[in-house]
Amino acid sequence: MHEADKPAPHSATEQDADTPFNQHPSGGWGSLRGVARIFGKVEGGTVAAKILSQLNKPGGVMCSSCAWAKPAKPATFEFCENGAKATLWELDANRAGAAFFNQHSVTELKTWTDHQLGRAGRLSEPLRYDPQTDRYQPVDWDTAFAEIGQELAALEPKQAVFYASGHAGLEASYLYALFARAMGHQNLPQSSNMCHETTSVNLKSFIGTPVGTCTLEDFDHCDTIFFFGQNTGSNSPRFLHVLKAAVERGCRIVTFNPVRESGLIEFVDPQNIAQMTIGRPTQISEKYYQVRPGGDVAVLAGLMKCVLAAEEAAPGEVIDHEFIAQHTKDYEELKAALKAATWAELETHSGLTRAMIEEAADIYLSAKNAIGIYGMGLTQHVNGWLNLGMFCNLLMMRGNIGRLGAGISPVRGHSNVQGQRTVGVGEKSAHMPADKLRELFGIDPPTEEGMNAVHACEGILDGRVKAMISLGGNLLRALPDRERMEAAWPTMRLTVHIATKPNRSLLCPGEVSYILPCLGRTDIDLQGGQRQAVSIEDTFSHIYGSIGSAEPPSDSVLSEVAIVARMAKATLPANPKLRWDDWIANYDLIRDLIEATFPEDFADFNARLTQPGGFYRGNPARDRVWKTESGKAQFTAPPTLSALGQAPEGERQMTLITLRSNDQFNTTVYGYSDRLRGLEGDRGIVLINRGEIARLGLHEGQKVTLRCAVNDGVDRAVSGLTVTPYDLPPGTIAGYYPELNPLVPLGYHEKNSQTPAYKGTPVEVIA
Ligand SMILES: Nc1nc2c(c(=O)[nH]1)N[C@H]1C(S)=C(S)[C@@H](COP(=O)(O)OP(=O)(O)OC[C@H]3O[C@@H](n4cnc5c(=O)[nH]c(N)nc54)[C@H](O)[C@@H]3O)O[C@H]1N2
Ligand SMILES: Nc1nc2c(c(=O)[nH]1)N[C@H]1C(S)=C(S)[C@@H](COP(=O)(O)OP(=O)(O)OC[C@H]3O[C@@H](n4cnc5c(=O)[nH]c(N)nc54)[C@H](O)[C@@H]3O)O[C@H]1N2
Ligand SMILES: [Mo]
Repeated sequence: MHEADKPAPHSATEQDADTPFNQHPSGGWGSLRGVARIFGKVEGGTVAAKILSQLNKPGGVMCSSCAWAKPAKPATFEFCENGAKATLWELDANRAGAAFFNQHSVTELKTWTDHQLGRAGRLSEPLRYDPQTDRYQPVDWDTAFAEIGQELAALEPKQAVFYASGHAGLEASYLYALFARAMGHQNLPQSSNMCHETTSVNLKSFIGTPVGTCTLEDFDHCDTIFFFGQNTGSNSPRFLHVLKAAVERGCRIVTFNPVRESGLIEFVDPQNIAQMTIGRPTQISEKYYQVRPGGDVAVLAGLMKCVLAAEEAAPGEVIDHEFIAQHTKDYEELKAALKAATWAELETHSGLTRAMIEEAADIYLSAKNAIGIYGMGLTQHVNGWLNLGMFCNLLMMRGNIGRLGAGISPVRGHSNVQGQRTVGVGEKSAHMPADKLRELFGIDPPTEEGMNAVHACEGILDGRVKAMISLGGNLLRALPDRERMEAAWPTMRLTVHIATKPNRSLLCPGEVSYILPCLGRTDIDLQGGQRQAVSIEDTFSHIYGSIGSAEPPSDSVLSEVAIVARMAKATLPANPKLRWDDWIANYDLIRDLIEATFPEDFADFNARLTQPGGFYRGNPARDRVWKTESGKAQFTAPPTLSALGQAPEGERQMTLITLRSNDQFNTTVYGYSDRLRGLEGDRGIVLINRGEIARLGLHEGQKVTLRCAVNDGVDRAVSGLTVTPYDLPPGTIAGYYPELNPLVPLGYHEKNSQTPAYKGTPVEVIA
């Protein structure tokens, strides 16, 4: 590991003097301009304005961007810059239909950027790939479903994989999960497999719940919030309003992140005229520590050492012994491991000084109620499980889980990513109760565990997987090890994309390949003469109905529910209990089935669909009921003090973190302005701090190659990246997702959940 050449700045206002950095607080006029830049390109402005004004409000559309809560008492505009971009991106007046695909061959489209492909517009008719002409050509829906059904029915069930990106509503997702199991497999990978699967698997084993324990209400009662690796300003901007309110009533925020993300530094509320014109920005983080990637385990260990030291100084006043005795297991093992960890080790791994960690610990100790927030900075590491275990440890030592104003709160990604898992999209039998499937539909579900995203990729590489159905998403672009995956993808017999817009995953067709265009959440979904609502679950386990009000892109676009149901009907033998046509005609019936299958979560589902603030499906850990193996909350003794699977070695290796810009939603690239980081115009960049640039003998603007340093016999490199000085800890290198995905090995992933280690890949910098 590299020696720190100097300690990182540690207060929110300190900044490396000579590296580019956004000089403006997040929010403010910049966020309005960010929207206007894309809004200007969209026709149908009045419909768009109406949808935006109703966004995230009861009876309106629930934003298709992130999974943040939709409060019961919404603001006048309950949307953010990026929510507006996502909405307007979907309301695109351009059409990518038969004419578009006739004009451009697949080989040609492969040379387009992600941005250009998205700008081609909404997919507007079903298409089938023709290898002769290398083009997607129009096909009618009946033919499409008949052929897809025939192809799927001809396979061994487990040769098929049904991927879902966390976007489709609960109704389509439930039918999808049912379809897979009725067919005889549970190969149901989901976008969360690349994201918060670390949470789903490991929080479950530590505290018995696969999801966070907080609700919005907790943010009115907490005294401190500890932030690890979540970029609020870009990825869940409405959260900034909640943070601002918390700070204004005295809550203290401490952030650990290798990058100084401006949303967590300062915020100007774009809806507050006074603050916009004459006011001062709200300082969000009181302390901001630029931890090294993977250094959070060491930080958390240090914080806990401080808790132990404080308890020694004032026995009985610091640690919640009652909570520990009554609710937890293995505290003594943790204590012993913490005692054994030396400050020297903790400083090396974290890149922070003991004094910095002690300073942060003082804030934690001063708080009665603490909330822990985290995102991809903790989950996308080989030892992501340990990051979460250590975070739970820290909170549990002072009883900060399972009471008002406290808890652990992962910020989920896609708008319905959590909900899809709740209604059965997942590879395990536990995701959908077998007895209910027998009772409701007379089907005997498979017992063999299915494939998650990494397992599905392995299956594609070794030929076990023959068909890939994608309910949304851009899997091939989002996955690790892209070059290997792109080469293997076309060997599949069948690829089907249910999508709203073209993307690169459509450009690697299998032998038989379809694009099935679907309605987006903003579109009117008319079935049986009635406008249908769909529903989603947010990051706090609240469920909301969403009703579209824009004209669909064409008459030849079907709803996701209809597409899934008609594929299922064409694939499966007739079964009078599988009433696909009735379900397509009335989504209330599907919600009744969801309620019947998951009665604890969805009581009175239809009646509560438009309840302001959503309805809460509850969380046992919030009530200190621990659904773990032991029936207790589990402390974790750290076997190592770093989250990295492989630390960088030698002079030229660095740890790569892949980032999202403020102008993208995952693989959808709206534009080239990473405004909040002060970076503009180019995504082919690699960020390194000035000291490291000099140490490596590089210079600003130089083109370099990154080569993956995980030695598994495969050569992985990305070239032509422009060296850009940026304020980062030493030994750290950053660049954009998805451009850098070829560098991350498929096998380099979180230990228990196989979430790819997109934030901790060792790479070599080659001039
Ligand atoms: N506008 C917009 N909104 C989005 C998305 C989007 O692409 N655009 N994506 C959605 C999705 S699917 C998801 S999952 C979420 C993702 O939202 P986040 O969880 O915020 O994920 P990232 O932006 O990938 O990275 C989060 C932060 O982790 C930091 N980080 C990297 N490595 C480490 C580390 O080792 N330790 C610590 N402490 N921090 C680290 C990075 O600097 C970054 O600030 O956002 C959702 N919302
Ligand atoms: N290097 C690196 N890789 C990463 C990450 C990282 O941080 N670093 N993050 C990972 C994470 S957290 C995630 S969640 C994954 C994301 O992986 P995915 O969820 O697979 O990717 P998205 O880019 O969100 O998918 C965008 C596509 O969804 C389709 N779409 C949009 N709206 C709809 C709709 O309403 N219905 C349907 N059917 N389709 C729609 C459009 O065609 C669009 O092109 O990427 C992962 N990959
Ligand atoms: Mo995600």
